[in-house]
Amino acid sequence: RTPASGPRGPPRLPALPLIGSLLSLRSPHPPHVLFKELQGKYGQTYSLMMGSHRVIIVNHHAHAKEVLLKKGKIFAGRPRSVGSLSLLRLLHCSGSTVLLFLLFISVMCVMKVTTDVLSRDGKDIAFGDYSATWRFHRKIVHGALCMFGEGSASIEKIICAEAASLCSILSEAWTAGLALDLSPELTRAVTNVICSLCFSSSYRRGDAEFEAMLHYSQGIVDTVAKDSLVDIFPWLQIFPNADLRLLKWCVSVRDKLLQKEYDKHKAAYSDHVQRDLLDALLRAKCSAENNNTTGINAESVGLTDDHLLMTVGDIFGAGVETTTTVMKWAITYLIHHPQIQSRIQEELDSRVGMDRSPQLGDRGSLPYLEATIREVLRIRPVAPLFIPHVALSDTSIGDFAVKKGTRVVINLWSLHHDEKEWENPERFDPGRFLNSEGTGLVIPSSSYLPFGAGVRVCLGEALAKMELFLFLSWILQRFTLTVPSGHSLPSLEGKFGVVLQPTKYKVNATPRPGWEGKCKACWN
Ligand code: HEM
Ligand code: PLO
Repeated sequence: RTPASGPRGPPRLPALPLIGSLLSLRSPHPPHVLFKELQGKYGQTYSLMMGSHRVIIVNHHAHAKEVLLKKGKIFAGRPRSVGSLSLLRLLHCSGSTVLLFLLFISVMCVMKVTTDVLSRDGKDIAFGDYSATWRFHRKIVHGALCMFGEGSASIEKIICAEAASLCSILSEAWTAGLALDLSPELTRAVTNVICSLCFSSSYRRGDAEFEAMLHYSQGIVDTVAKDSLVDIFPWLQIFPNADLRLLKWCVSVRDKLLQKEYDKHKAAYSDHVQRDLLDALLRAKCSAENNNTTGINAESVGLTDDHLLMTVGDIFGAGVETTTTVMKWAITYLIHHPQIQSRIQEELDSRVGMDRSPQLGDRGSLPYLEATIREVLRIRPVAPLFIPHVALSDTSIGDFAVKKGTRVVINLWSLHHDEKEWENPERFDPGRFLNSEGTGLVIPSSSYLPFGAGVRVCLGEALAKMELFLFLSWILQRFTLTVPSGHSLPSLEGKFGVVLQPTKYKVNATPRPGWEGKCKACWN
């Protein structure tokens, strides 16, 4: 403590006016790895300047839990576009002329952080402010997902149907002697699950709309909310900017697709039938509109067309990119570790056998597979920096003072690779998540938060876990996965974007003994 100024903020990286700490952030490594390394010099929690924004980087689980759980509501904000108030303050300080003032005001009208471009200024859940609207939308989504939830058979049926179709594609490729890039096949399987939940629809192989979706979604992953300079210096938008142009184009393609589903649902809407998430959102909107005598209307509770579209866009986007990415990492690691693949297969053979397909009820009797999924989520976290949180009032993290408006980045990579918590953290070892007898599951460290925690915890955790379990168990019951002979093993490094994705490679899926000759119907 310094008696004159009260509690101090965390250690700071050097910063210059306008460019902030950019010079200290030059590195060949992706940001999560650099932020982990910087702990050596600045400690576990430190701060830096991204342009004019102060950002605190949290690398230890104790501080991460303070932010997410103990002070979850205080840190529940998300970054927004620079407000005109802060601009006016800037103008005031620099004593600018009226001309400069007008120029800035006109630029302000179009400046947005990339997540605002994606979410129509935060009219969604993930990038939206902590508000009554945000809470209401989370509740509707939660309710709609529960409608298909673990208790009911339908979500399981939907996932199993996709798993069966995925397995027959792998079998056809093997019969034709082809190695496959699994990425589009896995994406289609996962997309069809979320399409059923959101829109009651699905895509066939080669569907043009699906191909367009693959393309725009990759464009968004590559450009939104990563280390985009536009997020650090919003004024850069007045100059030609290829990333921002790509993002806006991809968002417009996505919006057309969402709008089409929305119009179809509106036309078919009935109070008595709720087929999917979009129907659930429409029902909430209709009941708010019918209730407007009480002063509640669609606008005031955040149920405008824009809000509904952005919420369903979030669930669709998150539903596709996250689970597909984990599936790809799981397969990448299983190819690197054939002995782990065989151990999962032995477990499947002894607990499920060959006469039926795995089902959710088998989860309790397949601990090694579950431990493998946990280890994949640890070693390659989908969102290694989460989505930034924002302090909604003056507060603290540990002994450090934190000012209202400060952005807080939780570095999940540091938590999941902390040498004090995980022995040899870069080693892929599902055994960490098993008890000493190897029969039961454990969480061996508090430094494990693959789905976040607290008020902003992931909404799709239960769904994602069901999908990962069923897709992996179906595939590994029937096939052994390898790289074609002569090909090198796939890279474990990953490509950093809003999610951390493995790079693409081809896979041989060879039917396991006893599965080669099975008739197609038996694959289901
Ligand atoms: C948020 C992880 C799958 C919907 C998050 C966050 C993480 C995460 C780390 C950020 C928490 C934070 O900012 O504090 C994952 C992982 C998944 C997965 C590892 C797959 C294995 C899904 C699925 C859905 C989904 C399938 C949709 C059905 C969301 C939403 C948010 C979110 C809407 C934003 C929550 C909010 O800001 O209030 N997820 N997720 N996620 N996730 Fe997931
Ligand atoms: C993925 C690309 C889609 O086209 C749009 C989209 C929407 C929601 C985002 C998701 C993307 C990436 C993963 C995110 C999700 C909301 C929550 C989730 C950021 C950008 C995570 C893991 O935090």
